[in-house]
Amino acid sequence: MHDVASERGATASVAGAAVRPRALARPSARMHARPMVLGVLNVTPDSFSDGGQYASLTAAVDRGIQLRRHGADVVDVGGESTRPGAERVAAEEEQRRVVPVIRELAAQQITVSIDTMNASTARAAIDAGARIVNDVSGGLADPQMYAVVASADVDYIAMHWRGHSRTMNELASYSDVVTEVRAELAERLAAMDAAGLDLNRVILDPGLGFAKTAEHNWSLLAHLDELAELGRPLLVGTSRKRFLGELLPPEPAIELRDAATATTSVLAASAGAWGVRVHDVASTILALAVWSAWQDGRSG
Ligand code: PMM
Repeated sequence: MHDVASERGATASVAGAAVRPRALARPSARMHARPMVLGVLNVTPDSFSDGGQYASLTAAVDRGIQLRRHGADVVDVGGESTRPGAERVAAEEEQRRVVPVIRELAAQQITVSIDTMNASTARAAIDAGARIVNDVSGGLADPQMYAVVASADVDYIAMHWRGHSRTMNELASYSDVVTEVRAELAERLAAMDAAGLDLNRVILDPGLGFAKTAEHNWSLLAHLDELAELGRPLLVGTSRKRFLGELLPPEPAIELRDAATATTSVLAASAGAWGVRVHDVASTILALAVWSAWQDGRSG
């Protein structure tokens, strides 16, 4: 059974500099293992930074192949925008957007994750060849999600989430964001366990920007070690998000956002993250190659 969650130091604690995640099964395995790179493919008319670009099947499949060519380990296909304020999309429409794309990419031996909160979409995506379910709601949006995941041969990314995009900014209230996010993710793990999921195949994600202000995001990034104590690998999704844009000059070029994102990919690697989810795979892969060579004192 393929177990993506175990490929990069699933049980490695990120606390302390001495930690060395287990090597990836890849040609560079002798080198410091870099995190998995999930390339974002939003097949939506209205996503946060790339909405509308890949709305046709051909454009979406070409982009997925390009992400793979740039070095993505996984192409993360989504058909519903989760930007703040976004309205829900019917599951049928979501499936109409993503299923043909997933089928084509899977046929080309590309590892696909489905970015969805809907159990029926997860099911349809798995049938089309997706090997990972990436659920930004961590199972809270659809009571059927855990049953679908438990019955399938897939890994499951469970993100911290408090509510749908329309209301999530009102839910960004914490007395101690790290402690509360950790406790809420622990609750999710307990619910997954009760629902019969294989917790060895679960990856957790702090959910940057989802019911979180910039300050909350930075606090979480500074304390990833506390989230890693939950014993599961961590995925970090900063790509092109507004809190990075706030560090840049007004209306920054997309390249500057990608440079900021690549920097966070390196910092996530140093903190022991299992994976990063990014739009511009090429700049993150380059940054991680530099990180890896720096760690090992050699380039190959
Ligand atoms: N962010 C977005 C969408 N899906 N999935 C995970 N696991 N983590 C994230 O941080 C995440 C996600 C929103 O970003 P986009 O609209 O630019 O894709």
